[in-house]
Amino acid sequence: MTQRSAAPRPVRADGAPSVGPAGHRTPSFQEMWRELLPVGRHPDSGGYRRYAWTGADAECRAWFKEQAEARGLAYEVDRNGNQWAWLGDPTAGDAVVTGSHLDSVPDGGAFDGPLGVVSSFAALDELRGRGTRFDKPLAIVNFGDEEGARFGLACVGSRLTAGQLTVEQAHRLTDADGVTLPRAMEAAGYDPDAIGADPERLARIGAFVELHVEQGRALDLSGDRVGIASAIWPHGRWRFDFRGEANHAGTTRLVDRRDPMLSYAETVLAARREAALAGAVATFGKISVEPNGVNAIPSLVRGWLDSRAADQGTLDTVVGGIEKAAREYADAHGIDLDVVRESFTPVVEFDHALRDELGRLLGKDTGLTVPVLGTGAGHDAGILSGSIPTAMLFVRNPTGVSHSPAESAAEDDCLAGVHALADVLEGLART
Ligand code: HGY
Ligand code: MN
Ligand code: MN
Repeated sequence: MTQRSAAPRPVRADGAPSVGPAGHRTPSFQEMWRELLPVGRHPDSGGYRRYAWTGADAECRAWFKEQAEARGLAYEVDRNGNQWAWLGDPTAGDAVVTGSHLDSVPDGGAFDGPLGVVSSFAALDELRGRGTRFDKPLAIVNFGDEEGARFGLACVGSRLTAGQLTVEQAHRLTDADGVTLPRAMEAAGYDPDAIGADPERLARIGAFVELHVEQGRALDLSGDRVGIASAIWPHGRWRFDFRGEANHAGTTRLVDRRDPMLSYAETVLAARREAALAGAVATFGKISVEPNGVNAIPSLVRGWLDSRAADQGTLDTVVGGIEKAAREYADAHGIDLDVVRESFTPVVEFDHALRDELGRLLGKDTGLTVPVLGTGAGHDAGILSGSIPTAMLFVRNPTGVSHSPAESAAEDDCLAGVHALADVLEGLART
């Protein structure tokens, strides 16, 4: 169904800076990219550790504010700590919003999130260069804590805004060091008592378009630089607590042990089996062990399951099957098991009218069809889709690797993404 999308027009491919409204020079895509690149990058792994409300996060946020100010945009932080940069009157209504997030997973790549934010500023510069007149307000947003790397829940900034996370639930979120979200926000200079649903803000938005690096190889395989999102698989995170009995690794006979690591390990294999049977995915990517000594049988193994499937029924079957297997293994080893669902995001079908409009805008000069892809990855655009029309653009990722320092995208493809986003914003922000 996919034909090649249009080759990118060579706008600012030289990396030359653009000129802002007051004649000020604004950094090019490449300059913005280079500036962000060292922020929060771990010297050993080469991956990013930009966790919510940490120093690296503050540096990213300072960068966003500078970009807004360099372009003469009205900068504001909303009650949930999300950053906004406005062109036009934020209160006028029917605003066209673009953006993404700047935080990362542990040792994440450079593109997941930042590509959308950098491309948003670059797209605005391109439109100004084209002399585009906007009939609607335009905003660029950086949603806070999208990855949930620190507090375990993804998309905290957009969930709070959309009322999908209550203040009480948010206040209970705690990181691995026992620091609660309110204390972390306070330490970063934000007011945790101000957080909560923001329906007035959402009511002023007519459309949100998030550009994101593709987290798969569909575009690489189809030979397209840019695609449009169709849907996000339902997904969630479950915590499995296997409790046994700590004991000496050298003196405790195998038959006398209540070792929770065994049931945990068997559960990991069961997850793989259930997911494969159902055509879904299931991952135990995070584990904590107590007391965590080489020569001690663990008393507690806590493993976090991330599972996703194309539809709710399949996901329920997979997670139900994994839990059933885990209980059988736990019983066999005299282990107590608790399973807690920590978060869940139902299937997201992006707004069909907006999606079709994106396809029309991107194909209008060439008559070519832009591929429409589903994804297993969660996004702020997915969270907001319950409140406002949202859409996503994906930029080709040649290896498909994501949530890893090896994540990549070619510069030409990134610039094609900027042009596509500019075309979309131009079309949407005019009446
Ligand atoms: O985990 C996810 O799907 C996302 O990247 N937050
Ligand atoms: Mn991610
Ligand atoms: Mn992302």
